[in-house]
Amino acid sequence: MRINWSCCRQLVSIQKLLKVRAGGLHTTTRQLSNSTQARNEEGKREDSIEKDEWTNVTATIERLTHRKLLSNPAHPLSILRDIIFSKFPEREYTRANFPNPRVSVYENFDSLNFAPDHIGRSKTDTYYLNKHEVLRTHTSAHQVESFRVHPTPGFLVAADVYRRDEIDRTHYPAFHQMEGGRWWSPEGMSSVKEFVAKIEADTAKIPVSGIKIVDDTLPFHDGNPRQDGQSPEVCIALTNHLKRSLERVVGEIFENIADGDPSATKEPLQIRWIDATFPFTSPSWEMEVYWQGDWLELFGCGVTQQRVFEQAGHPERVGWAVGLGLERLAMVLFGIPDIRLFWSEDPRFLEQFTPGVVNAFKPFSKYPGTYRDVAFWLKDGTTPEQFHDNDLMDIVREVAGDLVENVSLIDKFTHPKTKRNSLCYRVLFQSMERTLYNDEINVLQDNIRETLKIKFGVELR
Ligand code: FA5
Ligand code: MG
Repeated sequence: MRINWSCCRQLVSIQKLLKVRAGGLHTTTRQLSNSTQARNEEGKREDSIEKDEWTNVTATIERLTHRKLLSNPAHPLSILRDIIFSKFPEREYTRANFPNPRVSVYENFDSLNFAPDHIGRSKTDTYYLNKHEVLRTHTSAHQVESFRVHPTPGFLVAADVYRRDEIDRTHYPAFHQMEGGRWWSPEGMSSVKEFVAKIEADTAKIPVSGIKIVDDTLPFHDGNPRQDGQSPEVCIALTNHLKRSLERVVGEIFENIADGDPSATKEPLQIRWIDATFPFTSPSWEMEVYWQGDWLELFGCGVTQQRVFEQAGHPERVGWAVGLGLERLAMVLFGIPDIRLFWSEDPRFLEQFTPGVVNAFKPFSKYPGTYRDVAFWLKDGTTPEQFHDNDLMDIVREVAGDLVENVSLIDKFTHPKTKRNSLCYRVLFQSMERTLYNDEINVLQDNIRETLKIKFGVELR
């Protein structure tokens, strides 16, 4: 059993979530009424919102849902979105807009083939409004609708997504994804060969990337299988179209870096494909880039599961889909060192960027960080596994917001006699914008400790 602290949760104004502003939209964006949005406009949903034991959206996260970073064309995330969109012909890929991050559990999980016990569905990973609705954890929540309604064979969506995730330089509980999909229909084709030739002809139209991308993956194998009922030729043709489309985007974006940041040209970037697994694609892959000493995952993609096309009412179609983290790519492209900066309201950040232009980010002076440890005994009978890191992450965010750069578990032990369990987390307080005073850090630290005590009944050490 997980500890249930919903009874003492801070009150969240969920009503506000319903009034998400559409914002100034990308000019070529087709305003799609995602089904939840349509329902909101009818005003029906608003009445029917009920908090229940699943509700875990915090006030901090609720505030982020109103920021609408992508509606500012001079924000680096919008600049990147527009660059990526420009690599996909408009007559082939509809630009769809889903301003409301509130989606049904069906849209976020069931329609995409997530098993009932998939870890992604758990309250420790996902922000629930109630049992039936979540803040979308990925833009894939709009795949089924996008595959269903658009007149073009392709679509693109860029939007804010939310996850109860760890805190560090490349992870944030709110971030942005771009979803893309492309389908073909065998209708009117006389043979598989003719169908494959059609897909290959579309692939041949895509410019080949000049950048080196290592690909040691196989088209499909037992660990990353082709779908039953899909011929090997079709699967391979779809994969080639998918990989060439995405290599082109990444290739042209990384060629762009050189203009923005001369230091980035000294060492060629290492980029690679690896196998992956998603419930809604098979086979599946991810692309990674070697950045600042680590492999950074840029996107996931794969051949769309037929179940998704069935849900979309077009069982005969085949195709591919991709979901890309905009922050990750923007960090590499603009040389932005910390994911929190995207949420900065500091003019020294925002005024550095111009629509349509990729320029290197100029760091403002670095302010020193301060570590503080938070150590506590768990309530009797609670194992460390029953206390989830993300529970502490949410408390830290509620109390200290963006003044925390990193939280990590540094110690865990069981008392040999009493068998009580102790955990110790190290919190790095650091502002992007100013020096923090010891006194204010102490207040934040005390507040985090007190909240932990109230919500989880821990004994502070
Ligand atoms: C997905 O979200 C899938 N929906 C992607 C997909 C779409 C696969 C279509 C197949 C077909 P994943 O959880 O790996 O996959 O996230 C995709 C990308 O989002 C990651 O590669 C990463 O770039 C970014 N991302 C994930 N978590 C975070 C986070 N906490 N902060 C910032 N970026 C993140
Ligand atoms: Mg991933």
